[in-house]
Amino acid sequence: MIGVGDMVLLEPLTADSFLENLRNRFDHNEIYTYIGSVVISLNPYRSLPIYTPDKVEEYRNRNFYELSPHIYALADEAYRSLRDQDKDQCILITGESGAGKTEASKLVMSYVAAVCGKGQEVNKVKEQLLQSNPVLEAFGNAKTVRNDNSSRFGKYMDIEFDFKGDPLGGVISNYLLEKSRVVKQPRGERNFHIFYQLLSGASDETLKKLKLERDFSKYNYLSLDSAAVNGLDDAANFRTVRNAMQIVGFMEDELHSVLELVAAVLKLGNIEFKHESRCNGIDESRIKDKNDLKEMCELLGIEQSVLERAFSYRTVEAKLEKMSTTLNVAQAQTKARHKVMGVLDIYGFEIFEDNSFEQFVINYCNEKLQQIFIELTLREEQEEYVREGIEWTNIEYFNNAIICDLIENNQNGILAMLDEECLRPGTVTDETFLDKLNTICGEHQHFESRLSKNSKFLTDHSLPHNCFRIQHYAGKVLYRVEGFVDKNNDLLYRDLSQAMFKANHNLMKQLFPEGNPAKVNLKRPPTAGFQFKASVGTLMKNLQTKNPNYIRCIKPNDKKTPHIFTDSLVRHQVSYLGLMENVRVRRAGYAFRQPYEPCLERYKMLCRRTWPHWRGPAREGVEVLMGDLQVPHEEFSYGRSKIFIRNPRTLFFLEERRRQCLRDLATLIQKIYRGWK
Ligand code: AOV
Ligand code: MG
Repeated sequence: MIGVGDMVLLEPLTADSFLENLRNRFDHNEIYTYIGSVVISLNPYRSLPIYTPDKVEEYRNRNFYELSPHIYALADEAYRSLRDQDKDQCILITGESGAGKTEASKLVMSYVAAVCGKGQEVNKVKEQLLQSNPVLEAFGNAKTVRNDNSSRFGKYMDIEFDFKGDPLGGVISNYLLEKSRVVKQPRGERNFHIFYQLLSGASDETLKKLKLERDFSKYNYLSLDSAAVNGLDDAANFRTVRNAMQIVGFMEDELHSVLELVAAVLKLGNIEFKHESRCNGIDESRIKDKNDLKEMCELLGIEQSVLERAFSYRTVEAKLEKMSTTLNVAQAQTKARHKVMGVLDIYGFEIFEDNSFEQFVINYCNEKLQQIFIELTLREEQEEYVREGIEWTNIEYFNNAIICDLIENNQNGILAMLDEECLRPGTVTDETFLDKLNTICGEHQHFESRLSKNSKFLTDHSLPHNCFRIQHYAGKVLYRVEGFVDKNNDLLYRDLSQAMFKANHNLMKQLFPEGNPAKVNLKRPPTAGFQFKASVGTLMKNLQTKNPNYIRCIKPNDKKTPHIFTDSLVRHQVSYLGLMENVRVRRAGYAFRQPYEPCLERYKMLCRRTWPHWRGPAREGVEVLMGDLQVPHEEFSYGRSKIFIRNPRTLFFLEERRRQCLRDLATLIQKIYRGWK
């Protein structure tokens, strides 16, 4: 074993020794390290030979601490406790942009797929679950400055299993796609992968049908300077995505419809407008060159005049809906209760040069996830000791609840204020929103205001124009308010959705149900911020009903390069992720705990007095057992309902004794059997 595999056993424990241990292991290709049952994962930025079928076999059905740390051990533990103990699981993957969350989520899924049930039907479900990844990534991932394959949407996937632990299907929820990227990308970044994949990988014939040219530079929406990405084969990926779409269940004509929409978006981007003043003094926009419009209309089966009218009277923004996909519905409809494993892979915390509404939402989502980690790992753990009557000294940690509150508080949170501004009659601009923020959250608050300043809302005189700054758990971020009001309103003018609904194109129609004139809804749709807050809230509640498994991803350098471990970067992440506190809580406490009954059941064979039946209370049985096995007193404590074991080694010892006992038993049975023959 290189260094210390579980930080709980690190001696002495300091920020330096923690870092040194990570670095030492990273230098020897050991990218995984534990803190108890939490897995720290360092992004190696190169493919390591540690995900082979042999490795899967190695980790299969083994106890968490038996082998060297691996993400497979966590996946195995989660799957087995789902299958054998009927406990719904969730896998929570956190870390900043580029730290390896999406890769980790795929590794967990592929491990579970490899070890769970077999058979034709089951294999089909597994394939569908796995192949949903390339499809979603094509449409929802893009190259950013931080990550060449950055998730621009949050994803939560519930994988459902039957009572035997065979997969039945999955439900995927997507959270707020960064749709502004379709129209505009920051310098050095790309649009969503699918555009480049289609132009590079489709056959000449397909492109012709879609009225497209292969050349990226023909399209305004595809930035020129960064079209090719090192190590990304867009053409090959197009074939992968096509194939994946077929496996997931798209029929050939549906697939083509999707590509038609992609092509239409590219055409849309090329339509340019010019202003024309009319005699009544009203400015009107007119389309400059109508060829792209014509082709777009042909692709979508829309009458050109209809679309032209819709375009000319309003401005346009492309709209993509939040969607939820159910795979394999037929099977998922069985009556029995399903066991569920949820895998959460969101967009990581990000700080760009220019941060807008999207980053605000992404970072808020990361705050919520950090909050759930604190709630469940740090706070819960401490509270459990108190509940169980076990001696405990409090450990200080930074609780980011104050930042969540700054953003989501119903009365004076930033999102609430943004909504208030968006709904207020009169002239509303990004600036009026900022003024309001500064008045309520900042120092310039009214004297009579009852609200106190939130220390995480930073105001000082160095703030650039039109910006506000938040001290997030992972660092300070400067947000520019430009676009906040529009993006939050997220309004699509009705004449435009009605034009789209008139399209002789099924898929397009489905995307704009609100364009159906028979279903005109005059009610204002909820704002983007409101919807996001609500769906994140529901997600957090859902996660709290499941048994959490944590993967904490760390980015070793910001060059997207292997073999480089930048101390200052890693140190910063270790600090804001609260990993040291995590170890301290774990150490001050106990690595394992188990209610008395199952503990006695599992180990009673190790002691004559408890085997085969113990007649008294389970707790007394466990006491007899521990005494007989001569486990040192300082190694465990008796709580009200559980035994707490301080050190993983004690558990190893018990497990090893149990295995030995089972082996002896098997040999004995064999002997008896042979004797009979
Ligand atoms: P992210 O999901 O955390 O960022 P990814 O999972 O996309 O980050 O990882 C970024 C890149 O790092 C991948 O494309 C791989 O090249 C590499 N990588 C990550 N994990 C591994 C691994 N275990 N083995 C080999 N290479 C790896 V973001 O989605 O941006 O927050 O929004
Ligand atoms: Mg990702």
